[in-house]
Amino acid sequence: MKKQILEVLREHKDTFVSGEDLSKKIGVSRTAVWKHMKQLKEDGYQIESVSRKGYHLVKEGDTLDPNVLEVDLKNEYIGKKIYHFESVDSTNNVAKKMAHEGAIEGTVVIAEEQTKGRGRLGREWLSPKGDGIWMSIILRPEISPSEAMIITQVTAAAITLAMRKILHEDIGIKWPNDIVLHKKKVCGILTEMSAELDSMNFIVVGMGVNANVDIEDFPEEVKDKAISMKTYFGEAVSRKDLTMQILHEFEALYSDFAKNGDIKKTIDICKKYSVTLGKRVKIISRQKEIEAEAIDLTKDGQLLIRHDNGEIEEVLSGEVSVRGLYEYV
Ligand code: BTX
Repeated sequence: MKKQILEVLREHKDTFVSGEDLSKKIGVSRTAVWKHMKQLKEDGYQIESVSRKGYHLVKEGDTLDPNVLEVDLKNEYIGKKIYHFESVDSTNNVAKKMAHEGAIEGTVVIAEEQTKGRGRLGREWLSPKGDGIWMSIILRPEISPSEAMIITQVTAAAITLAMRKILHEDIGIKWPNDIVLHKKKVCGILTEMSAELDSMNFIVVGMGVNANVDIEDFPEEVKDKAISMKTYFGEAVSRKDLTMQILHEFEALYSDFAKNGDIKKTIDICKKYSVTLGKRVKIISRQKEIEAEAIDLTKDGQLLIRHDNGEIEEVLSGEVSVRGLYEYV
């Protein structure tokens, strides 16, 4: 209903629509129209209401409400079905449960807050209420489990393109799963899968974007390496526009890979915007820490490093953390 009211208001964006016309068009009582108008205002929509004239949409809200996103997003299948929650433990957990219950490919789960947001290797992802984009996508590609980590690169490339389109800023990819702004972490990606030995059930890719998060409220140890777009630019970005742009870029790159087997564009973007390549890095795995030079990405998005003795090694993203030697990137 909110969705229909919004559509009518947008069709009449230069004039007023009376409550009576709205109730006739949509087939509900005027009280119901009034109630939904109130909700839209609570969602941040600026709606002028003048007696005997009706309602006029002055400014769009910045809501991640599926009623709005599903209408505005011009995608074929990624985000055709969006679920939005006020608070969940982790959107990846919710999405995995939905996937087990048969949710279709492209289903998106968004939450205003995560109480147990997860990073890689058991780490925590802080996801405070209302200011970030905490979102997971369910995918059902026909690929082998060993190829699943490419999805992290597809996602990193999509988010980087989306952020750069909206902010025209220096946003880069720290291999394998961080997006950085001004050398600090503005977004993290967590790809998880359910698979048999040689066949894939589904993949859930989660992304946490510090859009308008107040980093000052983070604990000291995270504050040093984290950043939000709002902290950097001094003003809030539209979470709605950014979410739609991310889903849009994601559909294009993911379809290339999953439908056409073509990953080149993704890898080219990951190389072009990499903040890791060409640097001396520390590779931290469970067994050891080594320092080497990050020289290239393979065609599957894994990292190639050159050891000091000249030997070249391929590093698999699932197992390691990468640090710059002198700073976080
Ligand atoms: P990661 O393991 O690369 O990064 C986790 C580390 O990042 C933490 O140990 C902490 O130091 C730091 N950190 C924690 N919270 C933040 C934050 N908000 N901003 C910047 N740095 C932070 C990165 O893992 C993958 C994160 C994926 C998050 C998404 S949100 C939607 C989905 N649901 C879910 O539970 N996880 C994913």
